[in-house]
Amino acid sequence: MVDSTALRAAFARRLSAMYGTEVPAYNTLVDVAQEVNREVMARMGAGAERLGTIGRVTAERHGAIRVGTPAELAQVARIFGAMGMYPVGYYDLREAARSSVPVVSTAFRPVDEAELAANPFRVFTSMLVTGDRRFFGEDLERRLVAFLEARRLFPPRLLDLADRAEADGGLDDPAAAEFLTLATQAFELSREPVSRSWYAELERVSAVAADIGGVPSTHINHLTPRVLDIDALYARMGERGITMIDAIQGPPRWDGPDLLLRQTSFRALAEPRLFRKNDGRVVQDDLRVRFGEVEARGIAVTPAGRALYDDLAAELDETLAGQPVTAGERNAVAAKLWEGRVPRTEAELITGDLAYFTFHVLDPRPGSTPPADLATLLAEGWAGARPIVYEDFLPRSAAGIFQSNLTSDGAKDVTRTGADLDAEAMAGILGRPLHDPYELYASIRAESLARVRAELGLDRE
Ligand code: OOG
Ligand code: NI
Repeated sequence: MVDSTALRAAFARRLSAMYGTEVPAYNTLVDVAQEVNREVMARMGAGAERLGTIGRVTAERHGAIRVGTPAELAQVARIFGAMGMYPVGYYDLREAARSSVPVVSTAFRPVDEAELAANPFRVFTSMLVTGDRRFFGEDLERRLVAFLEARRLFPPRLLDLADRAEADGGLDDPAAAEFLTLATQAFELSREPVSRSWYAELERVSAVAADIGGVPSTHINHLTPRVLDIDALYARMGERGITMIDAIQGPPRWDGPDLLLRQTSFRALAEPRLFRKNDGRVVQDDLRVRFGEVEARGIAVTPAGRALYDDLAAELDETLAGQPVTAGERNAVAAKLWEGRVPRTEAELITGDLAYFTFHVLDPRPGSTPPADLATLLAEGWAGARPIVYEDFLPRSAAGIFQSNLTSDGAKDVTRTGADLDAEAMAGILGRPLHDPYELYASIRAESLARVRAELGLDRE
C-alpha cells in the first residue's frame, strides 16, 4: 500500500523531474538553492534547521496551477485530497493586483504537524471568475464558459483512482504508479494547437484569462524550491546568467527573526507553442507564461502579527510613494521600520502573541512544582519553544508574482461591479471545508501546550 503521504512525496518528485525537462532554468534554480542550503548548513549548523530539517527543506516545493470553472476546481480538490492535501486559505487576487488578474485562489497542502514535517508539498490553485463583469462582458463570458465546459482536464480514470486513494488512505503499488503517471501528465504543457484568435481575444482582457481559458488543458505554471538564504541565491542567479525580477517580495532582510515568506522569481521564458490560425494553418510561435520562483520561509504569525506586518507594508509604501528607489534602498528603509516595531527575539514574539510556536518540556524537575503560566515556564527553563513554519502565501506577493509575468496589463473595467465570490462560496465549490490557516497554526500550538501541561502534571488538581 502506498499511503497518501508517500503519494504526495512521489508526486512532488515526479512533477519536479517533469518541470525540469520542460523549463531547464528551473533545474538551475534548484541547483543554486541546494548549493546555498549546504553553505548555510555548514555556516550555522543546527541553527539552520530551526524552521525545518534539511531533509524537509531540500524536498520542499510549491507549485501553481490555474483552472477555469468550479467543476474543474472540485476535480483538483479530489486529486490533491488523494495525496493528503486540503484547501487552506482564500485569496482574492482580483482586488490585490493592479492589473487584470480575474481569479480567486486557495492553496492545497497538508494540515497536520506530522504530515507537514514528512513533506509539505503545496499547490497554489487559482480559478478564473468568468462571471466578473469588470473583466468579461456577457457575450465573452458565454463563449468562454462554453469553451471551458467542453474541455476535459482530467481523465475519469485519474479521478476514480483519486477517490479510491482518499477513501482507502492510499493505493496498492500498480494503482499508485498509474495514479502518479496520470496526475503528472495532467499538468504537462500540452502540444495541442491553440486557436490564435481566441487566445488573442482573451489576452486583450487578461493574459491570465488567456493562459487559463485560451487553451484546452491546464499546466503547472511554476514550481518553487525553498532556500535558506534568498539574498545569497538572488546574487548568485545573476552570476549564472539568469535575470531575476528586480526585488524580493515580502518582509525585508533584517537582523531579527525571519517571519512569513520572502519570494523572488525569474521572468517567464518564451516557450514554443503551436497555434491554429483562422484559415486552419498551424504555426509555431512562443508564449511567455511559465517562470521560476524561489522562496525563503519564516515563522507563521498570529492575526496580531499579521496586522503589524500589513501596517508596516502600508507605511513603507507611503514613505516611498513617488520616490524612485532601488530594491536595496527599499530594503534598507523597510529594515529600519521593522527594527523600530517588530520584536527582535523569539521570546518577545511569544509574549506579544505575534507569532506561532510549539512548546516542549526541557526540564521536568521531579519533586518541584512547576509554575502555571507559559511565560514563567519558558523563562525558568522548564519548557522550550520552537517556531512554527509559515505554510501559506501572501496575497500581495502572489499578485506581484502574477503581475511581474504579465505581458500586458489587460483591461479591467472598474466602473462595473464584480461577481461576489467569498471563502464560503469557494468551500461550496470545493465540496469540502476550506481551512482557516490561523486555526491550523493555533491548533498545532494548542496541542503542544496540552502535551507540556500533561507531562509536567499541571492539569492535576
Ligand atoms: C500563482 C501566483 C502565486 C505565489 O507563490 O505567491 C504564487 C500563479 O502565478 O498562478 O504562486
Ligand atoms: Ni508561487
